[in-house]
Amino acid sequence: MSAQVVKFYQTGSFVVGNRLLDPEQRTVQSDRHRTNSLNSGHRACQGCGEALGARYALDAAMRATGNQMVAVNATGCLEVFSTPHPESSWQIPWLHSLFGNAPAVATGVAAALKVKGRADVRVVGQGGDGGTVDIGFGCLSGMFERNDDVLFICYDNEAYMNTGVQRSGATPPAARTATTPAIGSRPGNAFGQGKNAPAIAMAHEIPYVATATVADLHDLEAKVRRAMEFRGARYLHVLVPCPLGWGSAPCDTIRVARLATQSGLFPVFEAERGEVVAVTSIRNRVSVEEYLGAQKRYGHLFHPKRRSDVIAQIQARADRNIRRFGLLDTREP
Ligand SMILES: Cc1ncc(C[n+]2csc(CCOP(=O)(O)OP(=O)(O)O)c2C)c(N)n1
Ligand code: SF4
Ligand SMILES: [Mg+2]
Repeated sequence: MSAQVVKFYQTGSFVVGNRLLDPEQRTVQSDRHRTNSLNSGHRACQGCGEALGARYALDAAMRATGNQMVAVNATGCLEVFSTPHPESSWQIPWLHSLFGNAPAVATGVAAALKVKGRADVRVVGQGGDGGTVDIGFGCLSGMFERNDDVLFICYDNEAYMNTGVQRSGATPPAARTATTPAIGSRPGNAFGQGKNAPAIAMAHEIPYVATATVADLHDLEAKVRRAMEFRGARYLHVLVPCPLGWGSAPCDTIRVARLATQSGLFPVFEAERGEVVAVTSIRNRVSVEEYLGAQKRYGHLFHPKRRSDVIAQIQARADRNIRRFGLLDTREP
């Protein structure tokens, strides 16, 4: 089915009301029969991007699989806030793994389902950036290499939030965390370190790799749907602002995620078997300063002295992403 052309009635707005779309294109959350995979009553902070992202992603995965799905969850905020024993906000078959082995546990579940002849039941693994790009990375790479039939979703809030905001391999340069304090001549996290997990996933040439943010929940759902059309290893990397760790206002979670994409710092794209097949163009380009200024973790770049040199280095990173992915190309595909 060709995509319906959406009319944007509000100039400068990103809002696309569900009622402007065909029913099958509407967000899962508009369906009163949605599974509510992650139900109310959990203990996430106000404005938690991870809670929002996980709710949309897993409801979309449930819809895509006809509710035949098992989720495996690494230790981290998502698990801790949702599942204080003996309570749980999950309304789906859900397993808690260790901090570092969620991809391996998900692989095991997929293997068991295969042995049982249950090809109809699909497996989603999920975790934070620490569980995915640091301690769980060996397991994840093995899952990719073997092309195990799992969709792994990383909710990237760019630090170990659950244990008090320590740096991870996904923490961006200059960001202040508990272990990268804003002191010295190069305050915050170092430049030239860390990992680009989506690029490394692509290097495994697995069937599907995509990025998304909570600023565009339709897009997040579409990518989960697309991922479920493939068999084998798939990876979805979702940027999820954390008001507590980022020092952003809880009401700004969507805005901050959008500034990350519109500045070019977080490219949104899809790749199949190692090749980029689609990118989301920047609609209203902003400087990185606008993004950085909304978060206290970058406060030391503005007070007590403005660090134009560091801000320029971060802008250069955004400009490189824009060049690399062609993010300013507005031509119709
Ligand atoms: C082997 C091991 N080391 C450390 C911990 C403590 N620990 C639990 S969650 C966590 C950080 C989680 O960070 P991330 O994966 O980014 O998820 P977030 O909480 O940020 O969503 C740590 C260090 C643990 N559970 N197991
Ligand atoms: S610390 Fe951050 S990731 Fe954890 S529940 Fe709070 S807002 Fe969400
Ligand atoms: Mg994290």
